Amino acid sequence: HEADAFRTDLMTITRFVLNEQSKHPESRGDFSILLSHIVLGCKFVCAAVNKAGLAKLIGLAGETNVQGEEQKKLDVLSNEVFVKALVSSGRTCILVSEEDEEAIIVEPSKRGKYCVVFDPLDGSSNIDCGVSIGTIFGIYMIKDAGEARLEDVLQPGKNMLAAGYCMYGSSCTLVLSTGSGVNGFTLDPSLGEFILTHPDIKIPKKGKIYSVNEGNAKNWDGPTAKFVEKCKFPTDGSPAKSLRYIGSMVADVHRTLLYGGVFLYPADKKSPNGKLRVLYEVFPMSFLMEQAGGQSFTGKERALDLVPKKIHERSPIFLGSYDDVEEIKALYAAEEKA
Ligand code: P6P
Repeated sequence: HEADAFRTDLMTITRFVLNEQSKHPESRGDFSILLSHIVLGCKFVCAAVNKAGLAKLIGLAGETNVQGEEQKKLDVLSNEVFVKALVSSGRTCILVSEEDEEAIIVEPSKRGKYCVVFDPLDGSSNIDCGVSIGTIFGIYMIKDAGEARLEDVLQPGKNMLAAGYCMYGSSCTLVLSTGSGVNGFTLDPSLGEFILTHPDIKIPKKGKIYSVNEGNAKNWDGPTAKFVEKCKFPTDGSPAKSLRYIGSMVADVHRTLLYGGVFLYPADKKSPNGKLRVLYEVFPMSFLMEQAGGQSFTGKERALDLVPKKIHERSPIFLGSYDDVEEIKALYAAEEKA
């Protein structure tokens, strides 16, 4: 029957990445091997997040569960999974995780040529109420083989070879760019495979949604306040925009990517560098936005031009539809001149 015929041209993420790799005949498949280990990590975390509610995996570290085992908080567990998966790939040499204060230098026998920066479970404060959370990652090539030095990860985001996120929500969706566009894959649990469901994602040039924590309004600077005011009370006769703010970056960015609009985490008097981390939140999401035809701005410069000095550095961020971010850039430029 037509209706239930299996789509036989299943494009899995593994096949997709191998196709990408075939465009680089010189590559020895290291990148595909690295990505397959990241995908493995995402599958594991997806399973853990989905059974969290049942197996009481949530809750604070140190509690014991019904079997009297030491409970690991989901973000601690996710971090261990990704570190182990990345090290065992034999393709990484430095890892930066939101969960680890210091960068992880991979032991020489297991070293490869890539650096991976990641937040294993971003938005984890939302787990207990069932809001979508996610893993965010970015991949750099080390500068010179053999050595594993901190400056290999203190590179501007424009040097990233790939970036992506995996969102754990009603379905498990992995959105990835390896530098030639953005593609989305959805986990089919019956196959245990990520299937291409969102080929060549392009963000609408202009959006009708703004996404910001309005609770910080009293601390905003002039240009941010003016932009939000324009969203609510347009002066050009256009309809007011909708506010959508989930408070989980992966979910807010995923909606922005698919529906258009702009996501803002501005600087404010409380946190002059904003809240979001440069290496494993701002850079990967900015990389994806540019690859999808959008853009990303820090209030001072193109986000991907930023050169981080510390691995957990923060930056303000305005990302999303090209025209919407242009408006914000114009407001900041006008303030510069004033
Ligand atoms: P606020 C979640 O804790 C997070 O790191 C991001 O996922 C999210 O975008 C942001 O913080 C929300 O921050 O201050 O609005 O609660």
